Order: sequence, then C-alpha cells, then structure tokens
Amino acid sequence: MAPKSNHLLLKAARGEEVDKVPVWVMRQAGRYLPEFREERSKSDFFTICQTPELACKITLQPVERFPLDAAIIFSDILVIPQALGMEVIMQPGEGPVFPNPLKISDVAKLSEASVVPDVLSYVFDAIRLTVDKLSGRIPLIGFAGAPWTLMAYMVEGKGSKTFSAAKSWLYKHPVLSHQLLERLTESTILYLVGQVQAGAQILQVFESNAEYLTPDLFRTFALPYLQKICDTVKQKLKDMELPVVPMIVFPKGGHFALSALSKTNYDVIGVDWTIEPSVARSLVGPNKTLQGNLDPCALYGDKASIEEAVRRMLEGFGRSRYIANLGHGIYPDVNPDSVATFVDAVHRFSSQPATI
Ligand code: 1CP
Repeated sequence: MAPKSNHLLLKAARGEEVDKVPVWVMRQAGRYLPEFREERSKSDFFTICQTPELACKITLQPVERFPLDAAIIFSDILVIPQALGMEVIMQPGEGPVFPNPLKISDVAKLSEASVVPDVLSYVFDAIRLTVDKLSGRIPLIGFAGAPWTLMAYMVEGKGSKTFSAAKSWLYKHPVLSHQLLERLTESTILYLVGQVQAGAQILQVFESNAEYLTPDLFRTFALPYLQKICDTVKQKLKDMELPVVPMIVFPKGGHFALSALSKTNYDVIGVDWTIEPSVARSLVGPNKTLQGNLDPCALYGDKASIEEAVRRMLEGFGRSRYIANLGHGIYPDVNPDSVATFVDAVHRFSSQPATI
C-alpha cells in the first residue's frame, strides 16, 4: 500500500494542526520488552540488524503492543563505522565496543563513502519489508548517527563519561578531524537517502554526544556537518523525485545548540529532559517542531505519577508543533506497562480541548 503523508507524526513535523499529540519512544524496540530479549537470546545484535526478517520483526514488536504514532527501523548508529571498515561488537551488559579504536594513521584507511549504500543494503531491505508490513498504518522513521557522535565512538572505542580521547583529536588534529567528519557526512547522506528510497517517511539524526562539546566546538565540528546532511539529503531527494521527508535532529545535552539549529532546515528538534519546554521553545522560535522530553526515569513512577509528568510536559510544550517522546532512550529495566501509560496519557490529555 502507498505510504500515507497525513499521519499524525508527519503532520506535527510539518507544523500542521493535529487533533492529538503524536508520540513515539526512543529505543522503543529494545531490552525492556521480553519479546525483544527472547530474540536477543537467540541471535547476536548485529546479526539481527543484518537479517531483514528479524530487524522487521523487532521493529514491529512495540507497535503491536502500544498505539505508537511511528515505528523506527531496528538498527544502530554504529553500522556506518562498520561499513567504513571498522569492527564493532555488541558486548552484553556493556554496549558497543570497537576492538581496535580509530588511530590517527587509520583515517586514510577507511573505506570511501560510496561503498555505504551497498554494504548497508540489508537496512534498506529491512525498511522495505517493514513498510510493507505496516501497510500505511503509521510512518517508519529512518535514522543515522551524526558525524561527531560517530567519530566520538570510533576514536574512544566505546561509551565514555568524558569522550576525552575523541575530543583531544578536535584540539590536536583539527584538520584530520574535519577529514574524518567529512567522510562520515558523505556516508550519512548516502545512507539516509537510501533509507527514504526504501520507504522511510521521516529521518532522525542522533547527535547524542553533543553534550560533550563546548559551544565553540559544536559550531566548528558538529553544526556544519549537521547542516550539510540536512540540506544535501533534501536536495538529493528532490533531484531524485523522491518525497522530501521531514528531518529531526536530536542534539542530546546541547542546549547551546538549539538557537543555531533553529536556523537550519531541520523540521524537528529533539530535546532532553534537562531543559524546560518553555526555554526550548523560546530558543528555537515558533517555526520548528519540538520533540521530547520526559525524563526516562519518570517511567519508574506509578501510573498516577507518570500521568502527572505527562500532563506537565504537555502543558509546557502545548499541542501544536510538538511530538511527545522521552528525553533519551528508554532504560532496559522499565516495565512495559509504564510505556502503555505514557502513550495513553499523551493521546488522552492532548485530545481534551480544555486542558491544554
Ligand atoms: O527502537 C529504536 O530506537 C531503534 C533501535 C536503535 C537506535 C535508534 C538502537 C538499538 N540503537 C539506536 C541508536 C543509537 N545507538 C544511539 C543514538 C541514540 C542514543 O543516544 O541512545 C547510540 C548512541 C547508539 C550506540 C549504542 N548502541 C549504545 C550506547 C553506548 C554508550 O555507552 O554510549 C548502546 C548501549 C547500543 C546498543 C543497542 N542499540 C540498540 C539496542 C536495542 C541496543 C541494546 C543492545 C543489546 O540488545 O544488547
């Protein structure tokens, strides 16, 4: 069935009026779901990503449980470094690990960006399969990591409290850092265009490591690449006569980035839980849709406290130009019933005209 363009989430992303606020959850397909853990006990993480039937099945798991307004394709941001030739393994309990983090002398050895669509064709296959299974019910979100966020993992080799090894490159080797960021940008552009070609109806770029940068570093090493990704993806889609889909940017922890991002062509800006909705709105102005920002830990509360937190969040953001979500990915030990409460509260409260 042809994908619809009048879905709640797409309308909110484009700034059109909606009769209730759309909601999805970052990492909605993941370890808090017993049916996900069951699949993970049988297969390695990246094997799942590389097997379109499995990636599709897991993408649909949360959508079958909850009345979410979008599905997000099951994959990981680190498939781009893999496609460029780096080894990444998923260590249970620890997360992703690069056995050989990127060294200065390795940058020249990375593959060309042009290999990315071929190497990651399994993601496009998973998207095609999932869009077909969704039959136009809700849109499918495609995604990628932003260049600085990917560079940070590639240099550091794993998650970090400071990302000081990766940041040291920005100060010690700025020219090489720009070369690496440029390669990641080119790769990401091809990857995102391929996802839309396969059927993704909206794209999110995760700048999850924005919070480690200073405003100056963000302006120099993150913003130009985020901007180039948005502008070039949209231009290429236009040239290829594909739908020019809305794009979301999520600069986690990057309050200092919000005003600058509001001047880019991203349609939606994601915010984490450390900022008041009214402050985020005043920083981005009236012409961007905001997405977020419930504290993921709020889902540890009981039903009444989750509902109260949602009510406050909706009061803060209002109902137009807004997509409800958590302020970051859901934690693995959250009770799935709390997600049901969260999604229901967003829909229910935001469709009551008098309350907000
Ligand atoms: O449901 C969905 O959201 C789709 C699947 C998805 C997405 C969008 C996964 C599956 N990962 C991601 C994006 C991603 N991956 C980001 C950006 C979002 C964010 O900030 O959380 C990042 C930073 C990663 C890297 C990554 N992958 C981490 C963080 C590492 C760290 O310490 O900083 C982790 C723990 C993973 C593993 C992962 N990715 C996805 C899942 C379900 C898991 C759990 C792994 C497992 O099952 O063993």
